[in-house]
Amino acid sequence: MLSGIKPSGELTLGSYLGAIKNWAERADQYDCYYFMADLHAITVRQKPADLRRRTLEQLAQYIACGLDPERNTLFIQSHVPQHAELGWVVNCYSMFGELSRMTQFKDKSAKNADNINGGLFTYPALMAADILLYQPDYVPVGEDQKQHVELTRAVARRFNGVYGDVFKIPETFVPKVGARIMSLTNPTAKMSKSEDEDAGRIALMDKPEDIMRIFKRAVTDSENSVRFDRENKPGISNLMTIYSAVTGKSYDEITAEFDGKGYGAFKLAVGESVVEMLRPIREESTRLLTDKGYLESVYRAGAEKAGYMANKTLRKVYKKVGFVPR
Ligand code: ATP
Ligand code: LTN
Repeated sequence: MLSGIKPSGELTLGSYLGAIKNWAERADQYDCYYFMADLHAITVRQKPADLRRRTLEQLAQYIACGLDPERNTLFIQSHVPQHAELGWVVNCYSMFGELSRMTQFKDKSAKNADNINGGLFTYPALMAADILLYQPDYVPVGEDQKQHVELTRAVARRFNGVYGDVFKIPETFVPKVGARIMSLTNPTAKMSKSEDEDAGRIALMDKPEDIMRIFKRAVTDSENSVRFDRENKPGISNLMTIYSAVTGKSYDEITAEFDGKGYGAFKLAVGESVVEMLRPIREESTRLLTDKGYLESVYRAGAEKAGYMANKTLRKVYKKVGFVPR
């Protein structure tokens, strides 16, 4: 299994329920590679000091979310140069038309109209390289990244069609509940770590009182009945998704639990469930961040192991396309 997240903001409840929770739950079954996608982060302008700090915070949070570095390879994308190298090759097998159709590119171009750079456009080619280097069976991501994994599959098939079986064709692994957590203030938009205004987003490191305040203010509707209807009741449906993903209860069970109780009680219960889920993660991340030496030993060992795997695939690719071996 392989996945990554760009350190472009604080990890949110969306990143956790859509992706990281799935990673941590499967560490026993798979050989797992997870990284901080710093190369991807600079497709949008970043303050250098913030990027550096967030990359390390993200590593601490991965570990605190249950990714034991002894059983998962955790690394920083820019420490493994094969990502950029294969990224170039994949670029040459990705079509202008297919890159133009990517929803994330269209969204980010609209939101960063003064910086529609080449990297933003070819972002999915680098992401495909990230994935294909490790020959994974599964790529655990949220709903919004499915399109990029589809593109990865298409490019890998195209490449294999020309050169033989070089790449394994990976499958997307999206959670049944929680693949798309919406903003709490604007429940028709995705909760996002870099774009959502503060009031709609829960960060993994938020304090309990802040989490409760945000949930109490979550946008709902005027019907006062807790039932799932994404179209007509996006706010309540989003809260139900969060509650279901955190507690494992089905939508029917949640409707029954809050029958006649009103939205106030429901919001409180969702908030409290999230507070309790995040508490150990926040405490452990805070502790880990005081031990920079340990974090450094983790990302160094991770880069070494990842580099070994990545290099094997890259050499094969270079040979196939006809580069003279060094
Ligand atoms: P940015 O705002 O910088 O674009 P983001 O908040 O959209 O970032 P990503 O780094 O793009 O987050 O995503 C990290 C992982 O978490 C991806 O696998 C993504 O699919 C998943 N994810 C992000 N936001 C959500 C969400 N709201 N619901 C479910 N999954 C999510
Ligand atoms: N594009 C992803 C981050 C990402 C990724 C990857 C995810 C970069 N490389 C490889 C899975 C596999 C995002 O925006 N969340």
